[in-house]
Parts: sequence; structure tokens; C-alpha cells
Amino acid sequence: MSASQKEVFQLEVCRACDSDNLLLFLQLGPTPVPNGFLKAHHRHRAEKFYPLDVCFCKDCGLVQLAHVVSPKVMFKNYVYIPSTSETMRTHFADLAKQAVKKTGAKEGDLVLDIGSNDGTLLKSFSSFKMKILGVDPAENLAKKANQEGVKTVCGLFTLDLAKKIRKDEGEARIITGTNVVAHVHDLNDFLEGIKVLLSDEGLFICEFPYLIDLIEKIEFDTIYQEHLSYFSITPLEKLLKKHKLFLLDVQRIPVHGGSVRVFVGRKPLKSSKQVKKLLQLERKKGILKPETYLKFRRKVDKVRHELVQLLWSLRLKKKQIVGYGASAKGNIILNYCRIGPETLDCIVDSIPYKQGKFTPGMHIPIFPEEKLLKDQPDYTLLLAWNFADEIIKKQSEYRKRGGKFILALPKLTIV
Ligand code: JHZ
Repeated sequence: MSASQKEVFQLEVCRACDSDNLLLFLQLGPTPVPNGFLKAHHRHRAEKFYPLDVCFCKDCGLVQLAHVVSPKVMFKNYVYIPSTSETMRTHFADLAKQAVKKTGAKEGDLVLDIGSNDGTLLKSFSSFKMKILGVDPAENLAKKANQEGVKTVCGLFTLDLAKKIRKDEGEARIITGTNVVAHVHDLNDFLEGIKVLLSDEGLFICEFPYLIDLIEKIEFDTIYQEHLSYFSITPLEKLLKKHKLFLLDVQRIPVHGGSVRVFVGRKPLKSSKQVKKLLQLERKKGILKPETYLKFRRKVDKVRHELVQLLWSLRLKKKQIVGYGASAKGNIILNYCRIGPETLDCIVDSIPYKQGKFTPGMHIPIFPEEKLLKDQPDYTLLLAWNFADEIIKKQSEYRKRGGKFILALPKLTIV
């Protein structure tokens, strides 16, 4: 069995530049996959825990996980659907509009979305009368999208699949990938696939959480087995060049705690001022220096210490606490800080696939959001802190009645 066919294997060299000059700087401990929610009758089965060790490549600067868990384990049946959030629906509609404007795409041109989930982003492109196609490895979501008229291939995007799509559907004017490159182990094969499929005038537009935001806001909970790479622009630009792809523009966007949207083309056009500005910023912030990551590790320890101390002191005062948003990142905080049902009575969440289940590792029960007002707990730990504005606005009645939200990152705050 080759390494990549195993359920979990260890990285030997940097996945972007093949260097073995990797510095291990953070170990979050053995953790179950963060979207591995459990049914009630499965809670007593032994769960699988995987290492969560993070490295920094001293040669190209890519931050990455030291172990790779098979995509089959994580994505075959996927419970994360961004379309339940108003913020994300608006975000996708804006992205589609911008993509059409930047590429000058016309009616009938092909747009491909990689990691298309339930097809929400692609639906925004149908209003421009473009030909749409999704690719997603989650069987449940690909089925749902196909039923709703969004043609979706169920699988991982690879060079082989790209060649097949090119043969069947022609070249793509737009390829999108929101929160997908971070999930790819074989980046070289993936980018060759993009090159085969993208038209000369087309753009590959992808979004991923930005390393500078992760470090500055101590977003360590976004580090989990699904995210194999934590990109900054410096290693990305080098990697793209290796594949004769060119980084033309970049925008910082607020989603998921701070991300970037990058625009990649096949023609070697001059990159925008914004690209140069971010490359400079990364140098200034020490993105290529090991000390940056060692400092980050100390801050992560501090977050854990302060959060656990606060929750325990509230529990000792007999306060009732629940969680809000059974997010993947929430499950990392809970497992890393060992916060279980002895501390949080339950978690409320809007995604129907998660409701009625239990969180991986810590086994906290998940209920629909309506339970918050019904129970009116004293405190609510906001595990989906990236949607703080949307959630706090939605739950204004809870606050009116005296309920308080706790935000753990980047600084412990009660609102
Ligand atoms: P949310 C996902 O991580 C997984 P997660 C993935 N690997 C990825 O890359 C990142 O996103 C970027 C709930 N909620 O989106 C819904 C409410 O209950 O931060 C979700 O369960 N009420 C693809 O899982 C969770 O919170 C609400 O009003 O960390 C948010 O999860 C809203 C807005 C959300 O992603």
C-alpha cells in the first residue's frame, strides 16, 4: 500500500517545495477529525484520534500539517454546509459577480467549482447563464446538488479528472475553489489539473484562510486534519510559478477570521500592487522566520489557560454554560482544552446534519438554535466566532434577557 492510500501517513518533505527542512512548532495533541460527529448509539465505540502536529518549511515558508489523514475518512459524508449562513450566501453571490466581471465571462462559458459542497456558489453563476459544473468528494452533498439541478461530479479534483472534464465539457473560463486548496495534499497534481482546464483568458479564483490573520488573531482552532496547508502569499507564488501559473491579484477578505481571495491566470501578466504589498507585509511580519511560530505557540498555551480558568470559575458559581456553533474549529478548541459536557451542557447549531448528534472527542450533544432562548443559559461560548456579528444580532433577545456571549479568541472577552 502506498503512503497516500493509508488512512494516515506522515509527511516526509514539504508538500510545496519538497524540502525536508521542516520545523515542528506546535502539537495540539491526538484529536478526532473535527467533522466526525457521532450518532447517540455510536458514542461508546472507540473513536479514532489522529496527530495534530504543525510544521514550518524553512525553505519556502509553507506552514503545514505533519500528518495526512485520508480524504475518504473526512469528506465521504460531509456535514459542513456554508449555505445555512446569511453571511456566506451573500459572500458567494458577491464572488460570482466579481468573477464574471474580472473574466468577462459570457453566457454558455464553463464555470467549475472545486469543493462545490451543496452547489450554493454555482447557483449564483446560473443567473449569468453560465454552464456550471461542481466537483466534490462528499457523496451526500453531490447527490443533493445534482437533485437540485447543479451538475456535480462526486470525487476529488485531480489532473486525471481535469483531463476528463476538458474532454467532456471543454475549457473553463472560471474555476473557483473556496476553502479547498488548504485541503489538498498533492498540490502539484492539483495545479497541473488547473492548468489543463483553465482557458488562456480564464481565472482560477480561490480563497483560503490567510496565515497572517491566523497568527495575529491566534486562530489555532482553524488548524485541523482537513487543513493540510496554511498559506501565505510567499510560498504560494513560488508554487504557482513552478507550474507556469501566475498570481495576478489578491484581496484580503473578512470571512473565516480573515482570508485571501487570489486570482490566478495562465498568462504571465504583471501582478497587481496588492500582491507586492502583501509580499512586503509578510516579510515585515516575519513569516519566513522560525521565531514567529515559536512565539505563536506560547500564545496558544495562554488562550487555553485563560479560557479553561474562566469556564471553571463560572461552573463553580453554578452558572449554566452552552456552546454556539458546532463548528470544526469549535471541536478543536474543545478537544485541545478538554472541555466536555461537564462544562458545556450542549451546543446549539443551525445545520440539520449536526443536530441530534454528539461532538467528536468530547461528546457534547447538539441541538437546534431555538434551544438557546428556551433554556436561557447564563453564558454561551461562541465556538463559531467568525460569525459573531450574525449570531449576536440573531440572538439579541437572549442578550436582552441577560444572557452573555464568551469569545475566546483573539482575546478572552464577554459580551
Ligand atoms: P464554520 C469549515 O469549518 C470546514 P467550520 C472547512 N474545512 C473549512 O475550510 C472552513 O469551514 C473554512 C453554525 N452556525 O462555517 C453552522 C449557527 O449555528 O465557521 C456551523 O456548524 N448559526 C470546509 O466548521 C458553524 O456554526 C449561525 O447563525 O469551523 C460554523 O462553522 C451561523 C452563521 C452558523 O466552519
